[in-house]
Parts: sequence; structure tokens; C-alpha cells
Amino acid sequence: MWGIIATWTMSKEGIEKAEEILKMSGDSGDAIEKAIKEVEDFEYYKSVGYGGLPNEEGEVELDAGYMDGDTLQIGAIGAIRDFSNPITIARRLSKEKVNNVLVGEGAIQYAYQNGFQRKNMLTSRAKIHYHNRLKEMKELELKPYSGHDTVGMVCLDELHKVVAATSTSGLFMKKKGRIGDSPIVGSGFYADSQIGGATATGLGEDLMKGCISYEIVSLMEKGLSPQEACEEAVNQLDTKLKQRKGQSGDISVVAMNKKGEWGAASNIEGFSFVVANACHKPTVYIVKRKNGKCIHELASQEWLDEYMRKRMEPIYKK
Ligand code: SD4
Repeated sequence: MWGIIATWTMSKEGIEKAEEILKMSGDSGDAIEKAIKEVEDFEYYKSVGYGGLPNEEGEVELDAGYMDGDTLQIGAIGAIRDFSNPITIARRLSKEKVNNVLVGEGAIQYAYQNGFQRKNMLTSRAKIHYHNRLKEMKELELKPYSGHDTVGMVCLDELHKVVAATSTSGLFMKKKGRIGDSPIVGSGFYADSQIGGATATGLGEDLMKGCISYEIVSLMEKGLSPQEACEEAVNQLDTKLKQRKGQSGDISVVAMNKKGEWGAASNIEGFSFVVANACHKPTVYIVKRKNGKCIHELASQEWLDEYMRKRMEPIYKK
């Protein structure tokens, strides 16, 4: 049995690439890296890799994390600039004995010394978004923190290895050096091949308060199904945050257990995810909330076409 689940519709093409590897009995680490690279390289996705939106200072700073559920090795980078595939660097770091999590200049130096591909990740399209946002902020006093979708995936291969990984440009207009949950093990991602894995997307500052990916894996270990674990973890954190500070940021998660069963939950409307396994071709679902429960609605072709049209529509300087 193999399987892979990922946050957001933008993962679909990557999941199709991963499927090719997994159905040939390939390694889950290779499959997840391939899938995430596909998202990182597509310039119209403005929250991951090339084309990602910049920080307050107009620089693209990227975060990524990777965990091998067999060995529990982790690798992560935060606020790296000018390298094309953060996920590949994070995965490489997971093979080191120490120094597994590197940020800023240290991450850049490591990538440079190890021959990773350099690339200016700021596209002209992202520059226009930045320019427009600065203008809107002056005119309307908009909050900078909106417009963000992190790619996070959990993958199981036929040798029963579970891995989890993330890649993101984080929040648009974030402070220089800010990192969210995505490169933080336990918050943005977690994998244990004896149980399963989970990954999160949403407001990193809030996701970290619940160490939500670890929490989901822990709930699965106690016997909950991935769907039950995802819903329980999202609802608990959402309730706790509302009680303690009056509001909760966006919290969306996906998980897969060692049997290939999967789950997805969110405290917002419109969170989409992609899932595939041996009997299920890569399919996009949208999470809807009904009476406190999450249901998964199949995304129609019309919905998918509109998603892509919106991502690729021309933008103009205001
Ligand atoms: C972050 N969690 O940097 C990321 C952003 C994200 O959907 O996932 N957005 O806080």
C-alpha cells in the first residue's frame, strides 16, 4: 500500500509526479521531494518557492522542513534567500548528524557550500503584488498578513516508510527573519512510520501554539483515525485560542496513517487538499464545515479551472 496527501489544490501536479514514483514501489522521500519541487518551481503559486511573495523589505525568504518517519531524522531551513528548491536542502539536512535546522545566513552558506542551485526567486509578478500591496496598505490600512498557502505533504511507500515535508514563502509582508510553523518540527510537520504523519497550513504563529502536527500523530497513536485526529486537533486548538485570546488564525491540516488511511480538517471554509493511493487517482477535495464536523467535497472540473484561471490571470500595477 502506498499513499500521499497534500495541502491545497496547487499540489495536484506534484502529486501526479509522486504517484509515478510510488506505484513503481519508489521511496516516499523521493516521491515527496519530487512533488514539492514541482510546486516550488511553478511561478504562478505565490506562496511557495519561485514566485513566492516577498517579506516587508521586498526579499523572498523561504522555509522548508522534512522528516523521515523511519529514523525520525529531521531537516529544516528558515528564511533562506536565492536558492531554487528549499525542500531539497531541508531533505539533505535531515541526513546530517547535527546542524539539522539552519536559518538565514547559515542556511545560505550551507546551500552554497553544498552546491545547491542558486536562483533569484523574486519574479516580476511577485514584484507587482508587492508594489500593489504597499499602495493598498497606505490607502486602506490593510493588514499585511493575508494571502498565503503552504505546501505540506505526508507520504507512505510500499516499504511502510512515512515521511512528511513542507515548503513555503510564509506570510506575505512578514518581517525579515520571521519564520512560521512550516520549518518547525511538530508544528508544521511530523512523521513516524510506526504511526503516520501530519502537516499543517495556516497562521504559523497560531499553529505553533498547538504543536499541531505532533498532536495529530499522537492522537493517531492513541487509536484515532486520521480524520478523527485531524478534527480533534483542529477543534481543540481553535477553541483554546478563542478562549484564551479571543480569536484563532487559520488552521488547516492533513494526515495519513501507516495503513494509508487519511484525514483533513480545517477551521476555515475553502481549504482544499489532494490525495492519491493505489486505488484512488490524485483527487482534489474541499473541506466544508457542517455542524462542527468537516466533510470533504469533491472539487468539480469547473472549480479546478477557476482555481487555475485565478492563479494565472494577468495582474497590473496599481
Ligand atoms: C506560515 N504556515 O509561515 C505558514 C503559512 C501558511 O497557508 O501555511 N499559509 O505561517
